[in-house]
Amino acid sequence: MLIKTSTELSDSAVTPEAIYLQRRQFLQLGIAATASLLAPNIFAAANPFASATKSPLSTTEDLTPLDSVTSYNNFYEFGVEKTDPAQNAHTLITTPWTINVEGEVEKPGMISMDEILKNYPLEERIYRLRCVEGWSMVIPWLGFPLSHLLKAFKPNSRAKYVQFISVDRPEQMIGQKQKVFEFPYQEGLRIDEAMHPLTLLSVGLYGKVLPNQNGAPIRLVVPWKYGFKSIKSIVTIRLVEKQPLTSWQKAVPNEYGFYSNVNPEVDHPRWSQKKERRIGEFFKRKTLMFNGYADQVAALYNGMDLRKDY
Ligand SMILES: Nc1nc2c(c(=O)[nH]1)N[C@H]1C(S)=C(S)[C@@H](COP(=O)(O)O)O[C@H]1N2
Ligand SMILES: [Mo]
Repeated sequence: MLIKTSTELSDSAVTPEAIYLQRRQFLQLGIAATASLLAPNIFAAANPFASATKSPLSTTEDLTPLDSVTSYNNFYEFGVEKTDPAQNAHTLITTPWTINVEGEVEKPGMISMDEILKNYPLEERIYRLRCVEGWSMVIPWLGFPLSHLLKAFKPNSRAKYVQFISVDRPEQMIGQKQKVFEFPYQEGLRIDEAMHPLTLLSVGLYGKVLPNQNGAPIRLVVPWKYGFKSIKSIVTIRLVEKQPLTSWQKAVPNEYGFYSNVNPEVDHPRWSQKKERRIGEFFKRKTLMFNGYADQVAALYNGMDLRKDY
């Protein structure tokens, strides 16, 4: 293993901030893999999408075909029908793009997509996605853990929750213009959920840049929660002290809670959540607790009443 000398570590004055932060992140990992992680990252700068590494956190289930993943969507900014996003989302301009990270952090600021792709090596993560409506898919995302980005901005001790806000551009988004929902779309996670290794910021799928209808250029993926928590086209990430109100809580408070963990034992007020239809399959399958990620995430909710805090 390559051991860094103290002079190499103290050269932040001549190191671009982005690379410096990234290097520090690797040091924080504090594992023998540091050197091997740094090496492929040199090539990642050229084409981060081609050099994505496979993640052990991926499911081995059959993938949902690309055309289903990109033509059957929920993205109310472009209309409420499943086919609306694929038809209408081309009008969203996704370059240049920046995310503002603000609130309870030591280093608030902006980060551009270019910097994001430079700083955070991509992994392929094949996750199940379970929509609250009762359908599911298996999607090969390209992305990186949200925790990597959050740590670079140094959340302070008051940062108990993370609020996410989608882009607000009615002139580029027909559903926003027609006010089919309360925009901008907003979501939230508790800080430990946000820092969990499964929680991903995705910039691509099926080996390519994220299609607009899937939330380009950058969206959240939280695989153990209902799909609506996985907010698309993010422009603001705000660390906050109090649990933030989400769009769905605001819209229908008696139907949608803050946590919204996939739970076959807690029915939606208007339908059962015991089963789901995997897109492309004929028979319904059983919905799994935490969407099959219980081994990894159940401990986050120790001591909580999942029927009350849904
Ligand atoms: N900004 C925004 N994000 C959103 C939505 C939305 O309408 N607007 N829909 C959510 C819902 S209900 C689901 S199921 C997933 C769908 O993601 P996909 O279209 O990539 O499969 O996106 C979520 N993220
Ligand atoms: Mo959904």
